Amino acid sequence: MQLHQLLTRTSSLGNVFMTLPAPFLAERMGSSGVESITLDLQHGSIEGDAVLGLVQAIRAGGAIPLARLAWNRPELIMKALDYGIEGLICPMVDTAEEARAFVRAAKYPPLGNRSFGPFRAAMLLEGNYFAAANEQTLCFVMIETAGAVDELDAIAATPGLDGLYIGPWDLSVSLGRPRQGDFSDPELLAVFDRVQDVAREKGLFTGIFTTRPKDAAAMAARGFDLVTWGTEELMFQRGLGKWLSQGE
Ligand code: 3PY
Ligand code: MG
Repeated sequence: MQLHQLLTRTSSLGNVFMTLPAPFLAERMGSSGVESITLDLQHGSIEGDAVLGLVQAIRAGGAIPLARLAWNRPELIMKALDYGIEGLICPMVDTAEEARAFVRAAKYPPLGNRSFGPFRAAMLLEGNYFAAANEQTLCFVMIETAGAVDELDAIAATPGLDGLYIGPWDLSVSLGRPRQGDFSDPELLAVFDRVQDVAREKGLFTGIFTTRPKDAAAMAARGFDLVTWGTEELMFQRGLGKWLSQGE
């Protein structure tokens, strides 16, 4: 099933960020029931060519591949999509103009100016390739700066944009909050509400990054469509710690 179908049908789609170039681990995670996996190309240690094998492994494991881009640059956007990434999350978008540049690079005409050369992506889409690609590859901008919060309405009105994805850590740094990624901070939660309201008004999906199961569950209950439960290395570290402490 495609990402856009799953997001529409599922009340909250589970997601894990992957930071290491380990295809077998990607396949394992997919087969463990994680519904979608986001390759983190901004932080972590995944570089260029590793993406192709990871996308294949995620799909082989039964999950859907997304990517968080290293930055809002057309050559990075187009290559990720050509590898068959189904959803892009663009970091540090500050203005509506930046959001428009992101979507332009990710969508074929008439919505944008994505260059044709779909490589692996061509195998995945049926029917009218260009219409299917524009509809089925989803573009999320990250809302994680004070500037983005100021321009929220204009960003959300970007033609062809599919969703808003909150980065609570950068957002709390940018807003000058005393603690980072604190899901009990009322000012941060008020921004989450605003993002959800604006997204609802504009018919956009919403997503959010978390690192603790209780925050992920709370965000799913709050109605986020895509909830990231953490990174694979953090899960490994916590799981290993728990395993060892139980003497297993
Ligand atoms: C943030 O919270 O700033 C993120 O980018 C999550 O990865
Ligand atoms: Mg961030």
